[in-house]
Amino acid sequence: MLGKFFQKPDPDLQDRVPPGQHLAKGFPVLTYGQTPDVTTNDWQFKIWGLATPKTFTWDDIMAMPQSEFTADFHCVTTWSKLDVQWTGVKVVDFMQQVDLAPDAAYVMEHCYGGYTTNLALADFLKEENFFAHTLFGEPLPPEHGGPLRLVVPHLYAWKSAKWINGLEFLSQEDLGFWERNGYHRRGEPWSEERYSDRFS
Ligand SMILES: Nc1nc2c(c(=O)[nH]1)N[C@H]1C(S)=C(S)[C@@H](COP(=O)(O)O)O[C@H]1N2
Ligand SMILES: [Mo]
Repeated sequence: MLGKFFQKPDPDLQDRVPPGQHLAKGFPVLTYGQTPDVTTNDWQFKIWGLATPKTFTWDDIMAMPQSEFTADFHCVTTWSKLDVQWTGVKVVDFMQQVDLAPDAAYVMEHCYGGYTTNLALADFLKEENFFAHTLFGEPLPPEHGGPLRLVVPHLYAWKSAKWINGLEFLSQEDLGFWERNGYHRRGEPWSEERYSDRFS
């Protein structure tokens, strides 16, 4: 059964697979609930909390500098996918247009469909993080978060919010959907930050 869904990594890829993870075949879809129906026409992305409130349209995102990214993807349910190719906007480029308050230290990602997930500002502002609208050269499929998702390669993929539509900046840490339901507040895969110690 295992062999049908996972492949054993070859030795030079092994050092890119975090402990307890296996390479997935294909690109599995992991969604809690339904895939929301989101079109780019009425799409909006809002900034609120400890930042000057702002609303971006799809055209605003497309007018930002566009970059290509290759990143490994690690789901806490133990599958990983290496070398996923994306196109989109770097978080650091996007944030050029956001005016943060000095006491902003955390961010909550909000999504169409109601999913949330939290990050420390330092984890959010990493150079390698990006908003993706293209996957392997094709428009990001709805089930993988199209039209736009966040990708945070250095943390487990539940932090990579699909259908993202807002950022709420906070001075204190708040917990998102999975973090309230037992997942770790940070989720770093190399140290296997899978579950919250609040539940053990
Ligand atoms: N909005 C939203 N984003 C989400 C999820 C979700 O259920 N809803 N699942 C997360 C989890 S647990 C994982 S592993 C990845 C899966 O991304 P994929 O379906 O593109 O593989 O999306 C994350 N982002
Ligand atoms: Mo996941």
